[in-house]
Amino acid sequence: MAAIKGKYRFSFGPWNIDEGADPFGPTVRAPIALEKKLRLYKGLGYDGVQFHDDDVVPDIDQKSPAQVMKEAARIKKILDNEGLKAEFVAPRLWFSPNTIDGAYSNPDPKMRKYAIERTKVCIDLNNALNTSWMVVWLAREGTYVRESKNAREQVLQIRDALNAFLEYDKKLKILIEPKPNEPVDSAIIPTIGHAVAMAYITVDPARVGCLVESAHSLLAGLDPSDDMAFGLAHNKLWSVHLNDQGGLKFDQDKSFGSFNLRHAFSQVRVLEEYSYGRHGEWVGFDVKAMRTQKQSVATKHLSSSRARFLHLLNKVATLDHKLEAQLRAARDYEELDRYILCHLMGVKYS
Ligand code: GLO
Ligand code: MG
Repeated sequence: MAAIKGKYRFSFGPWNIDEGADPFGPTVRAPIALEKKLRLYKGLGYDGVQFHDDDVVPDIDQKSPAQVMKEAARIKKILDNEGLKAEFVAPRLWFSPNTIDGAYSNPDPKMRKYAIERTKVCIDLNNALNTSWMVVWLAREGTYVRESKNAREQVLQIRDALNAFLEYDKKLKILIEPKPNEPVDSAIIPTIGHAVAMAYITVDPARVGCLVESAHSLLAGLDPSDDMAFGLAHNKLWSVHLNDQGGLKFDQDKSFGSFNLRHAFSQVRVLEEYSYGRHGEWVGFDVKAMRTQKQSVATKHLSSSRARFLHLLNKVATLDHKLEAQLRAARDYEELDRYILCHLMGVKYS
Protein backbone atom coordinates (compact mmCIF):
# COMPACT_ATOMS: atom_id res chain seq x y z
CA MET A 1 0.00 0.00 0.00
CA ALA A 2 1.27 3.47 -0.87
CA ALA A 3 2.04 5.67 2.12
CA ILE A 4 -0.49 8.34 3.00
CA LYS A 5 1.11 11.68 2.15
CA GLY A 6 -0.97 14.27 3.98
CA LYS A 7 -0.92 14.94 7.68
CA TYR A 8 -4.44 15.34 8.84
CA ARG A 9 -6.01 16.96 11.86
CA PHE A 10 -9.73 17.48 12.16
CA SER A 11 -11.99 20.30 13.33
CA PHE A 12 -15.67 21.17 13.66
CA GLY A 13 -17.71 23.96 15.22
CA PRO A 14 -19.96 23.80 18.30
CA TRP A 15 -22.92 24.62 16.03
CA ASN A 16 -22.43 21.14 14.53
CA ILE A 17 -23.92 19.72 17.70
CA ASP A 18 -27.29 21.41 17.54
CA GLU A 19 -30.84 21.38 18.77
CA GLY A 20 -32.38 20.22 15.52
CA ALA A 21 -34.64 23.20 14.76
CA ASP A 22 -35.66 23.75 11.14
CA PRO A 23 -37.73 26.53 9.54
CA PHE A 24 -40.86 24.42 10.03
CA GLY A 25 -40.50 23.30 13.61
CA PRO A 26 -39.01 23.94 17.00
CA THR A 27 -35.90 22.50 18.56
CA VAL A 28 -36.04 18.80 19.43
CA ARG A 29 -32.87 18.39 21.49
CA ALA A 30 -31.82 20.23 24.63
CA PRO A 31 -29.03 22.79 24.22
CA ILE A 32 -25.62 21.61 25.39
CA ALA A 33 -23.28 24.09 27.07
CA LEU A 34 -20.09 24.96 25.20
CA GLU A 35 -17.87 23.52 27.97
CA LYS A 36 -19.69 20.21 27.70
CA LYS A 37 -19.37 20.17 23.92
CA LEU A 38 -15.65 20.84 24.17
CA ARG A 39 -15.29 17.78 26.36
CA LEU A 40 -16.71 15.65 23.52
CA TYR A 41 -14.15 16.64 20.87
CA LYS A 42 -11.28 14.27 21.61
CA GLY A 43 -13.56 11.27 21.99
CA LEU A 44 -14.99 11.97 18.55
CA GLY A 45 -11.49 12.10 17.04
CA TYR A 46 -11.13 15.89 16.75
CA ASP A 47 -8.32 18.24 17.85
CA GLY A 48 -9.58 21.54 16.46
CA VAL A 49 -12.48 23.84 17.23
CA GLN A 50 -14.09 26.26 14.81
CA PHE A 51 -15.84 29.14 16.56
CA HIS A 52 -18.23 31.98 15.88
CA ASP A 53 -17.40 35.10 17.89
CA ASP A 54 -20.57 34.69 19.93
CA ASP A 55 -19.85 31.02 20.61
CA VAL A 56 -16.80 32.31 22.49
CA VAL A 57 -18.56 35.34 23.99
CA PRO A 58 -22.38 35.07 24.03
CA ASP A 59 -24.17 38.44 23.62
CA ILE A 60 -20.91 39.89 22.38
CA ASP A 61 -22.50 43.17 21.25
CA GLN A 62 -23.55 43.93 24.81
CA LYS A 63 -20.11 43.39 26.33
CA SER A 64 -17.18 45.73 26.99
CA PRO A 65 -13.76 44.99 25.44
CA ALA A 66 -12.49 43.98 28.90
CA GLN A 67 -15.37 41.52 29.38
CA VAL A 68 -14.83 40.09 25.90
CA MET A 69 -11.16 39.45 26.61
CA LYS A 70 -11.90 37.96 30.01
CA GLU A 71 -14.33 35.46 28.50
CA ALA A 72 -11.91 34.65 25.70
CA ALA A 73 -9.20 33.89 28.27
CA ARG A 74 -11.59 31.53 30.06
CA ILE A 75 -12.31 29.62 26.84
CA LYS A 76 -8.60 29.50 25.98
CA LYS A 77 -7.94 27.85 29.32
CA ILE A 78 -10.62 25.24 28.69
CA LEU A 79 -9.13 24.54 25.25
CA ASP A 80 -5.66 24.15 26.75
CA ASN A 81 -6.97 21.81 29.44
CA GLU A 82 -8.73 19.66 26.85
CA GLY A 83 -5.66 19.63 24.59
CA LEU A 84 -7.64 21.38 21.83
CA LYS A 85 -6.63 24.11 19.38
CA ALA A 86 -8.93 26.80 17.98
CA GLU A 87 -8.84 26.75 14.17
CA PHE A 88 -10.69 30.02 13.66
CA VAL A 89 -13.17 32.49 15.05
CA ALA A 90 -15.66 33.75 12.44
CA PRO A 91 -17.74 36.90 12.98
CA ARG A 92 -21.40 35.86 13.10
CA LEU A 93 -22.71 38.82 11.12
CA TRP A 94 -26.08 37.42 10.24
CA PHE A 95 -28.06 37.51 13.50
CA SER A 96 -27.86 41.18 14.43
CA PRO A 97 -30.68 43.64 13.64
CA ASN A 98 -27.90 45.79 12.13
CA THR A 99 -27.19 43.24 9.39
CA ILE A 100 -30.71 42.58 8.15
CA ASP A 101 -29.73 44.07 4.79
CA GLY A 102 -26.11 42.94 4.74
CA ALA A 103 -22.95 43.52 6.77
CA TYR A 104 -19.95 44.92 4.86
CA SER A 105 -22.16 45.80 1.88
CA ASN A 106 -25.17 47.11 3.77
CA PRO A 107 -26.46 50.27 2.00
CA ASP A 108 -26.43 52.11 5.35
CA PRO A 109 -22.89 53.30 6.27
CA LYS A 110 -23.73 53.07 9.99
CA MET A 111 -24.50 49.36 9.60
CA ARG A 112 -21.33 48.80 7.58
CA LYS A 113 -19.39 50.45 10.38
CA TYR A 114 -21.04 48.12 12.89
CA ALA A 115 -20.00 45.08 10.83
CA ILE A 116 -16.40 46.29 10.53
CA GLU A 117 -16.09 47.15 14.23
CA ARG A 118 -17.57 43.81 15.27
CA THR A 119 -15.14 42.01 13.00
CA LYS A 120 -12.21 43.87 14.59
CA VAL A 121 -13.34 42.49 17.95
CA CYS A 122 -13.45 39.08 16.28
CA ILE A 123 -9.85 39.57 15.14
CA ASP A 124 -8.89 40.28 18.76
CA LEU A 125 -10.65 37.05 19.71
CA ASN A 126 -8.68 35.15 17.08
CA ASN A 127 -5.50 36.48 18.66
CA ALA A 128 -6.67 35.69 22.18
CA LEU A 129 -7.39 32.09 21.16
CA ASN A 130 -4.24 31.88 19.03
CA THR A 131 -6.12 30.60 15.97
CA SER A 132 -4.69 29.70 12.57
CA TRP A 133 -6.81 32.34 10.75
CA MET A 134 -10.17 34.12 10.68
CA VAL A 135 -12.93 32.76 8.43
CA VAL A 136 -15.54 35.05 6.91
CA TRP A 137 -18.72 33.49 5.58
CA LEU A 138 -20.40 36.41 3.79
CA ALA A 139 -23.91 35.29 4.69
CA ARG A 140 -25.94 38.39 3.87
CA GLU A 141 -23.71 40.07 1.27
CA GLY A 142 -26.06 39.72 -1.65
CA THR A 143 -29.50 40.58 -2.91
CA TYR A 144 -33.06 39.35 -3.15
CA VAL A 145 -33.94 41.86 -5.87
CA ARG A 146 -31.29 42.79 -8.44
CA GLU A 147 -32.32 46.44 -8.61
CA SER A 148 -32.04 46.83 -4.83
CA LYS A 149 -28.24 47.20 -4.86
CA ASN A 150 -25.29 47.88 -7.09
CA ALA A 151 -23.36 44.58 -7.28
CA ARG A 152 -20.11 46.21 -8.42
CA GLU A 153 -20.21 48.54 -5.47
CA GLN A 154 -20.86 45.61 -3.13
CA VAL A 155 -17.76 43.82 -4.39
CA LEU A 156 -15.69 46.91 -3.62
CA GLN A 157 -17.32 47.40 -0.22
CA ILE A 158 -16.40 43.84 0.73
CA ARG A 159 -12.85 44.46 -0.51
CA ASP A 160 -12.66 47.65 1.57
CA ALA A 161 -13.78 45.76 4.67
CA LEU A 162 -11.17 43.03 4.10
CA ASN A 163 -8.53 45.72 3.60
CA ALA A 164 -9.52 47.34 6.89
CA PHE A 165 -8.96 43.99 8.66
CA LEU A 166 -5.62 43.36 6.95
CA GLU A 167 -4.51 46.85 8.05
CA TYR A 168 -5.89 46.40 11.56
CA ASP A 169 -3.77 43.31 12.18
CA LYS A 170 -0.65 42.93 10.04
CA LYS A 171 -0.34 39.22 10.91
CA LEU A 172 -3.96 38.28 10.29
CA LYS A 173 -4.86 35.72 7.64
CA ILE A 174 -8.43 35.76 6.30
CA LEU A 175 -10.23 32.86 4.69
CA ILE A 176 -13.27 33.60 2.54
CA GLU A 177 -15.97 30.90 2.63
CA PRO A 178 -18.09 31.30 -0.52
CA LYS A 179 -21.71 30.18 -0.85
CA PRO A 180 -24.03 30.93 -3.77
CA ASN A 181 -27.31 31.45 -1.90
CA GLU A 182 -29.14 31.00 1.41
CA PRO A 183 -29.89 33.12 3.27
CA VAL A 184 -29.69 35.62 0.37
CA ASP A 185 -31.05 34.79 -3.05
CA SER A 186 -27.96 35.84 -4.94
CA ALA A 187 -24.61 36.08 -3.17
CA ILE A 188 -21.87 38.48 -4.22
CA ILE A 189 -19.09 35.92 -3.57
CA PRO A 190 -20.79 32.69 -4.67
CA THR A 191 -17.87 30.42 -5.63
CA ILE A 192 -14.21 29.71 -4.98
CA GLY A 193 -13.36 31.55 -8.21
CA HIS A 194 -14.98 34.71 -6.87
CA ALA A 195 -13.26 34.24 -3.51
CA VAL A 196 -9.80 33.85 -5.07
CA ALA A 197 -10.41 36.85 -7.30
CA MET A 198 -11.47 38.84 -4.24
CA ALA A 199 -8.22 37.88 -2.49
CA TYR A 200 -6.21 39.29 -5.41
CA ILE A 201 -7.81 42.75 -5.21
CA THR A 202 -7.06 43.24 -1.51
CA VAL A 203 -4.03 45.15 -0.22
CA ASP A 204 -2.28 41.92 0.77
CA PRO A 205 -3.37 38.96 -1.38
CA ALA A 206 -0.81 36.69 0.32
CA ARG A 207 -2.84 36.89 3.54
CA VAL A 208 -6.22 36.09 2.00
CA GLY A 209 -7.15 32.49 1.24
CA CYS A 210 -10.27 30.39 0.90
CA LEU A 211 -12.34 27.68 2.49
CA VAL A 212 -14.29 25.34 0.22
CA GLU A 213 -17.43 23.77 1.65
CA SER A 214 -18.64 20.70 -0.26
CA ALA A 215 -22.34 21.59 0.02
CA HIS A 216 -21.74 25.17 -1.10
CA SER A 217 -19.99 23.99 -4.28
CA LEU A 218 -22.83 21.56 -4.95
CA LEU A 219 -25.40 24.32 -4.45
CA ALA A 220 -23.54 26.28 -7.13
CA GLY A 221 -23.83 23.25 -9.44
CA LEU A 222 -20.08 22.60 -9.19
CA ASP A 223 -17.91 19.63 -8.25
CA PRO A 224 -16.40 20.30 -4.80
CA SER A 225 -13.18 18.46 -5.67
CA ASP A 226 -12.67 20.69 -8.70
CA ASP A 227 -13.27 23.73 -6.51
CA MET A 228 -10.63 22.40 -4.11
CA ALA A 229 -8.25 21.81 -7.01
CA PHE A 230 -8.82 25.40 -8.16
CA GLY A 231 -7.97 26.70 -4.69
CA LEU A 232 -4.91 24.43 -4.52
CA ALA A 233 -3.67 25.66 -7.90
CA HIS A 234 -3.72 29.19 -6.49
CA ASN A 235 -2.15 28.09 -3.17
CA LYS A 236 -5.27 29.44 -1.54
CA LEU A 237 -7.04 26.36 -0.22
CA TRP A 238 -6.31 26.80 3.46
CA SER A 239 -9.37 25.09 4.91
CA VAL A 240 -12.36 22.98 3.96
CA HIS A 241 -15.84 22.28 5.28
CA LEU A 242 -16.51 18.73 4.25
CA ASN A 243 -20.13 17.64 4.19
CA ASP A 244 -22.70 16.52 1.61
CA GLN A 245 -25.80 17.69 -0.17
CA GLY A 246 -28.54 15.83 -2.03
CA GLY A 247 -28.80 18.06 -5.08
CA LEU A 248 -30.14 21.57 -5.43
CA LYS A 249 -32.25 22.07 -2.35
CA PHE A 250 -31.81 23.82 1.00
CA ASP A 251 -28.32 23.73 2.52
CA GLN A 252 -28.36 20.28 4.09
CA ASP A 253 -24.93 19.90 5.70
CA LYS A 254 -25.29 16.13 5.51
CA SER A 255 -22.61 13.79 6.84
CA PHE A 256 -19.58 13.63 4.57
CA GLY A 257 -20.13 11.14 1.75
CA SER A 258 -23.67 10.28 2.84
CA PHE A 259 -25.26 11.28 -0.45
CA ASN A 260 -22.51 10.89 -3.01
CA LEU A 261 -19.57 8.70 -2.08
CA ARG A 262 -17.88 9.19 -5.44
CA HIS A 263 -17.85 12.95 -4.89
CA ALA A 264 -16.47 12.39 -1.39
CA PHE A 265 -13.73 10.13 -2.77
CA SER A 266 -12.75 12.79 -5.33
CA GLN A 267 -12.44 15.38 -2.57
CA VAL A 268 -10.26 13.19 -0.35
CA ARG A 269 -8.23 12.28 -3.40
CA VAL A 270 -7.48 15.84 -4.46
CA LEU A 271 -6.53 16.80 -0.90
CA GLU A 272 -4.27 13.78 -0.50
CA GLU A 273 -2.67 14.10 -3.94
CA TYR A 274 -1.56 17.64 -3.20
CA SER A 275 -0.52 16.90 0.39
CA TYR A 276 -3.16 19.11 1.92
CA GLY A 277 -2.51 19.53 5.63
CA ARG A 278 1.25 19.88 5.37
CA HIS A 279 1.17 23.62 6.03
CA GLY A 280 -1.17 23.53 8.98
CA GLU A 281 -4.44 23.30 7.03
CA TRP A 282 -7.25 21.61 8.94
CA VAL A 283 -9.75 19.08 7.64
CA GLY A 284 -12.85 20.85 8.85
CA PHE A 285 -16.35 19.43 8.81
CA ASP A 286 -19.58 21.43 8.77
CA VAL A 287 -22.17 18.71 9.28
CA LYS A 288 -25.56 18.62 10.97
CA ALA A 289 -27.27 15.72 12.71
CA MET A 290 -30.66 14.85 11.24
CA ARG A 291 -33.56 16.32 13.16
CA THR A 292 -34.78 12.80 13.91
CA GLN A 293 -31.71 12.01 16.05
CA LYS A 294 -32.19 11.66 19.77
CA GLN A 295 -29.85 13.55 22.06
CA SER A 296 -27.84 10.48 23.02
CA VAL A 297 -26.87 9.76 19.39
CA ALA A 298 -26.67 13.30 18.01
CA THR A 299 -22.88 13.27 17.56
CA LYS A 300 -22.63 10.21 15.31
CA HIS A 301 -22.53 12.40 12.18
CA LEU A 302 -19.21 13.82 13.42
CA SER A 303 -17.43 10.56 14.20
CA SER A 304 -18.78 8.92 11.05
CA SER A 305 -17.82 11.82 8.75
CA ARG A 306 -14.27 11.65 10.01
CA ALA A 307 -14.20 7.85 9.76
CA ARG A 308 -15.41 8.09 6.16
CA PHE A 309 -12.61 10.54 5.35
CA LEU A 310 -10.08 8.03 6.70
CA HIS A 311 -11.66 5.08 4.83
CA LEU A 312 -11.57 7.05 1.61
CA LEU A 313 -7.98 8.01 2.30
CA ASN A 314 -7.24 4.33 2.35
CA LYS A 315 -9.06 3.96 -0.98
CA VAL A 316 -6.88 6.72 -2.42
CA ALA A 317 -3.70 5.11 -1.08
CA THR A 318 -4.59 1.70 -2.55
CA LEU A 319 -5.40 2.94 -6.06
CA ASP A 320 -3.48 1.18 -8.80
CA HIS A 321 -1.73 4.16 -10.36
CA LYS A 322 -0.07 2.06 -13.04
CA LEU A 323 -3.42 0.81 -14.25
CA GLU A 324 -4.84 4.32 -14.08
CA ALA A 325 -1.99 5.63 -16.22
CA GLN A 326 -2.48 2.84 -18.76
CA LEU A 327 -6.19 3.52 -19.05
CA ARG A 328 -5.60 7.24 -19.37
CA ALA A 329 -3.01 6.67 -22.09
CA ALA A 330 -5.41 4.36 -23.95
CA ARG A 331 -8.16 6.96 -23.53
CA ASP A 332 -10.35 4.16 -22.19
CA TYR A 333 -12.26 6.29 -19.70
CA GLU A 334 -15.20 3.86 -19.61
CA GLU A 335 -12.83 1.22 -18.24
CA LEU A 336 -11.21 3.72 -15.90
CA ASP A 337 -14.66 4.50 -14.52
CA ARG A 338 -15.39 0.78 -14.08
CA TYR A 339 -12.08 0.28 -12.26
CA ILE A 340 -12.71 3.21 -9.88
CA LEU A 341 -16.22 1.98 -9.08
CA CYS A 342 -15.02 -1.59 -8.45
CA HIS A 343 -12.33 -0.16 -6.19
CA LEU A 344 -14.83 1.97 -4.27
CA MET A 345 -17.35 -0.86 -3.90
CA GLY A 346 -14.70 -3.36 -2.83
CA VAL A 347 -15.54 -5.56 -5.83
CA LYS A 348 -12.67 -7.54 -7.35
CA TYR A 349 -11.58 -5.83 -10.57
CA SER A 350 -10.82 -8.16 -13.42
C1 GLO B 1 -23.36 28.17 6.37
C2 GLO B 1 -21.94 28.13 6.61
C3 GLO B 1 -21.58 28.31 8.08
C4 GLO B 1 -20.14 28.72 8.22
C5 GLO B 1 -19.78 29.08 9.62
C6 GLO B 1 -18.35 29.54 9.74
O1 GLO B 1 -23.88 27.78 5.36
O2 GLO B 1 -21.39 26.94 6.11
O3 GLO B 1 -21.85 27.16 8.80
O4 GLO B 1 -19.31 27.71 7.78
O5 GLO B 1 -20.63 30.09 10.02
O6 GLO B 1 -18.16 30.75 9.17
MG1 MG C 1 -19.44 26.16 6.37
